[in-house]
Amino acid sequence: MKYSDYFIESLVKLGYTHCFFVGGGNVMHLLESARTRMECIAVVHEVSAGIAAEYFNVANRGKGKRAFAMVTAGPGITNLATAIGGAWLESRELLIVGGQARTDFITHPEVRQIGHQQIDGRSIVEPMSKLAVTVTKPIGLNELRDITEYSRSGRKGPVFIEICLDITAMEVDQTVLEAAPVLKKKSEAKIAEAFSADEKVKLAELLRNSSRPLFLVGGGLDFQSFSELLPRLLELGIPIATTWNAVDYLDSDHPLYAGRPNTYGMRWANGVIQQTDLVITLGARLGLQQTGFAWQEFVPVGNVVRIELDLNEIQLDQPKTFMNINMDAANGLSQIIEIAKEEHLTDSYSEWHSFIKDLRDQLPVVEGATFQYPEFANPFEFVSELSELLNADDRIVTCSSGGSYTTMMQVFAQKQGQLLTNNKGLASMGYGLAGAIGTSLADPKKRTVLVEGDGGFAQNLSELGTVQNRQLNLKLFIFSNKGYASIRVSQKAYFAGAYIGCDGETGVGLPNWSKAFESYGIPSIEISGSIRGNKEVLSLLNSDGPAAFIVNIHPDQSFLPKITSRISGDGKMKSNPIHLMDPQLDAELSGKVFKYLPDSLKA
Ligand SMILES: Cc1ncc(C[n+]2csc(CCOP(=O)(O)OP(=O)(O)O)c2C)c(N)n1
Ligand SMILES: [Mg+2]
Repeated sequence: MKYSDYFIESLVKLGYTHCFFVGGGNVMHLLESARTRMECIAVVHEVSAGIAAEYFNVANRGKGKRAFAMVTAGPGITNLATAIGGAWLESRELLIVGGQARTDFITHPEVRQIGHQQIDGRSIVEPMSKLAVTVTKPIGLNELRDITEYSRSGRKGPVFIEICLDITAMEVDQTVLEAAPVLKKKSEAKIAEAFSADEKVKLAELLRNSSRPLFLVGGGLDFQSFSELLPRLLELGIPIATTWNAVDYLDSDHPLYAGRPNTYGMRWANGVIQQTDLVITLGARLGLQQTGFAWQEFVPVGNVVRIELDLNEIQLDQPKTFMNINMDAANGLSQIIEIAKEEHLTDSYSEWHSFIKDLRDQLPVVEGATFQYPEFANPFEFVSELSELLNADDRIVTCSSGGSYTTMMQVFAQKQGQLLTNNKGLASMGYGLAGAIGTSLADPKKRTVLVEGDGGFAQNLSELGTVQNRQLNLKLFIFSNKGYASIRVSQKAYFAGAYIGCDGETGVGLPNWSKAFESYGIPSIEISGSIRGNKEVLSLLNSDGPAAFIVNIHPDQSFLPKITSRISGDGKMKSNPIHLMDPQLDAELSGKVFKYLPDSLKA
């Protein structure tokens, strides 16, 4: 049997059903083997193969189908690198199969190049992968299972397997390979299975004494486990906030929903987390976007208990916590529920619930003061209206940087059953369309909706070819503000408006969008105001196949509220804690909505 056949058949046995790829000489055998054994989706650029595979697996939520990316040696891998970085920082499962030159060409690493397109792919991706291997001898099913499982166990992340061309073409004995053992088991670091007696006592005491508790759930607590635990969790009556990575775990109308606190967007949610007396974080990395750059002032009047799988995150000791437990988040949550039940907590938290409700009413996600351009669409109203229009079984993808992303995270009101995916850690432009393609292919019958900025979209717009070719049921909303508003804003704030490389006048060339969509045969319309009751929008939104919506937004439209930084007298950057967002609230409102904080923290 040819090894490429064996390799691909092994991946099929391991559950892989979809391969996102760009072809090339060094993977020609692998591709030929995959062609008849799984669904192969040709994308235009390798970065999209990686992103689409990542989003496909997120959208599939462990329900049977599984995707990987396959790219050729050299440029295939250099092109793909961003997708590996994104999956690494977001801790997402991703398998990359890469080509490599013949084994006899890679024996002289001191020489820059011998084989065609030869480059040391493994070294490029190694710092961003859980594991990166070069296959110079055929590996069997057991080894492959071990490598691929490693990507999706523990703290998830990409794994990379590059295979030398001559190995892919060689004849192998299937029975020998099938029986081959795992060469070196890739095992996760040891973590606790159960709370210690001391931890149990402390947790029980904290829960007993808390009248304003909160859970903060992150993507490290996977959706399936969260959903299984949810009925028991809800019985506790403790409000639940989510990170941007767990944004669709609970619908926005749920009485216990406590929003998505962040340095951008939801002011009310920041008010909630900053006023808790106890926050238990579950699989949330507590990075700076979550805690604020002023992380010393994160949860200033309460205790933080962190359940975290990765000991390195705990040892970073940022932010300050009352207690850290190095444990799988689902396991930790299950035990916390038990402790809370044993305690027979008497507090129904009714005062806390009604305070949160008031906070949400007084600090609405669409803030009137942020819109001054009546001839243009109001991005905040637009997202609010879009949430109303979309159905519970829609798949929604945002991009990863810029105003459309933060607006979605600020305003979009998710419904139970909706999937809402993003990738924030790397914050790379060009993510949205590829992510939407992967999401759409995971469930082609469902409608996938993308919201992305014009700058970010332009970085990867060649994938419109993939959308057109497969006639995906993909609805593309592009925030058209003639370039990079985010960059304009910072050049205005820090450099007195010395603009460069942020719009057409300062050097960024963007297409005429309707013509660009037309050239791919994708119908489009422009939106410059409310979409409520707009029949044209509704009919295109409900049509089959791809369609685009160009949402005209004023180039000077600001995307607020957010935490801003100032350069202080000593040249250092200074930031506010996350409840003190710009624009600042007036003193009266601030006094009401921050009533659990000392005066020194109210403004
Ligand atoms: C690959 C990459 N390069 C540069 C940046 C820095 N950056 C952040 S936002 C932005 C502009 C994005 O433009 P657009 O998508 O139109 O969003 P807008 O700023 O207009 O809201 C840039 C260049 C980035 N995030 N990713
Ligand atoms: Mg833009």
